[in-house]
Amino acid sequence: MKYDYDPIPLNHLDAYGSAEMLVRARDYADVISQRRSVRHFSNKPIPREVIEACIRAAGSAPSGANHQPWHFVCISDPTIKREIRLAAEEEERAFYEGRAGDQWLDDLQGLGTDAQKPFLETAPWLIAIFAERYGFDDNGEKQKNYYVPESVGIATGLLINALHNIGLATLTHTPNPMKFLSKILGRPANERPMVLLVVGHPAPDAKVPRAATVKKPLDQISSFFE
Ligand code: IYR
Repeated sequence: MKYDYDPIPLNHLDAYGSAEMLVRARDYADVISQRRSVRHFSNKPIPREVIEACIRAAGSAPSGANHQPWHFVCISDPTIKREIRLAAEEEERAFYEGRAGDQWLDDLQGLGTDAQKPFLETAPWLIAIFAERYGFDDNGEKQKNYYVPESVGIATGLLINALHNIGLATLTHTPNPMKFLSKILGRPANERPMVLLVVGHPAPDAKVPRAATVKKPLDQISSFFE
């Protein structure tokens, strides 16, 4: 799609004073800091409309030239979930049995992961996120996309936020390689699978690895020039 420049008024949320800004910023940091990558899911269903609203949030992300180079395939069908689990576990077995190498396996030790991925069937929704390496214009001509991994990464971040905001748990799962997703889900050659997001309520007895809760302090992840 091509548009001429046609500026419209910014429809911005109310501005806050510094004091309220600080309270809200800290409150939000507390809320989002409670997010965990969860691997133990309840099978409790989640209505499709809820997932659709969260995808709408994700689709509002900024992207290179506003090309929105993403596609979200949402799966609750048990047969397809099973097919994905079997294909993912096959790749993961090869990974854990040698492909990863010692260093990578050592780096994963604190997470307690292995080749078994039962959550791919237990969780009510899987969202396979695809990046459009290139797109097509209205005439079917190949169209260049820009900053694709960055754009899809931001959209995925918004999606994780939207889901956390309504009390759902996610896992940013990246079986490696992920090409099997394109095949199972019938996605076209211009799309590359980026993430398989697992979505649901956490199991009542869900546990998370302590190692993953340790986050770098502010002075290690930021610097300021004032
Ligand atoms: N894909 C494997 C291994 C794995 C890799 C990374 I990098 C992680 O942060 C976590 C796991 C698996 O899901 O088990």
